[in-house]
Amino acid sequence: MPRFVTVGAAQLGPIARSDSRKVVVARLLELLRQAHSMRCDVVVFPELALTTFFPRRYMEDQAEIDSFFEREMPGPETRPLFEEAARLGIGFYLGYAELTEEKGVTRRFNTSILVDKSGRIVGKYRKIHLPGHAEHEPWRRFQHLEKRYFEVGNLSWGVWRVFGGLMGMCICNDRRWPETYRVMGLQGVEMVMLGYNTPVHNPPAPEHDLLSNFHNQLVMQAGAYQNGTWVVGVAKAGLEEGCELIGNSSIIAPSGEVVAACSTLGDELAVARCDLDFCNSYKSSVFNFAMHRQPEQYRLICERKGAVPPP
Ligand code: ING
Repeated sequence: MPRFVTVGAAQLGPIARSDSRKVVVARLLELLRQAHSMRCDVVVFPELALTTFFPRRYMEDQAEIDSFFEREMPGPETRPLFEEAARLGIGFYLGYAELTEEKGVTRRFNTSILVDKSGRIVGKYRKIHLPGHAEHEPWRRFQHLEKRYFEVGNLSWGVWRVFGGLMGMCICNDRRWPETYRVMGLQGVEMVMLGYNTPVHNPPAPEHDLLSNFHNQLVMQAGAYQNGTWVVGVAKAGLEEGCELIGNSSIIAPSGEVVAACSTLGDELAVARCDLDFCNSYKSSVFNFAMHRQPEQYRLICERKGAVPPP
């Protein structure tokens, strides 16, 4: 019995700093309803999908910073999304800024959740690769203060059996690092969902700007092919608070081919009917890890070179 998952890449255009959660959730609901009309099983929203990408701004007032975080999920403003998704029988990936109290300590993460068709949160991930910097750097056209506002994620990269297959999550900069996909690949992942907010301009390396879309595609296509998994990458796109963000949201097959993509920089849904058994064409041949990988050799080389051995 083939295992098809119809997935919607729900790209968002810019979110203004002044946009309320209510206004943003209304946009998410519109994309969810479009996904329902396209018979989607699951929808992937971007990273930090409820607010503007606030790490681009240097802030000192903690109350102002915390205004971009969610203290509960779902909360009063996001519950309508969970309720409508459950009513329509659609699951979703949602990126948001998580503020939580653990053993009396306030902790802040760049987080994503995986919600099943009944509206239950079945998985959570907290972003591990936090790019940018921790202190104000006025020389930059805009800041990238994820290292200031978030802790490094402490949940590793999990894989969950839902929507008829093995689903994994990561967030934005994670997609640039091969170990992100490999840690999930070693768990048999069949679809990696991820959201991103990616400026066209990268202040430390402006010479890369022209290649921002190419690098975005490159890393996701490579991750998909080298681990025999589907990858769904979804942007917050467009000119957001004066910062140009790439679009390029894509649904990528285990072959590395892009099977569906957004073509605008606004709110747009791209849909593909994904055959999860297609993963086996790669997992059982070129990337049969048990047959072809030699982790012990990698370890010996790493130890000899003093490098950190791979997972
Ligand atoms: N954004 C960017 C990303 O990794 C970045 C940061 C841009 C890194 C360009 C390198 C080059 O897509 C986030 N939010 O991680």
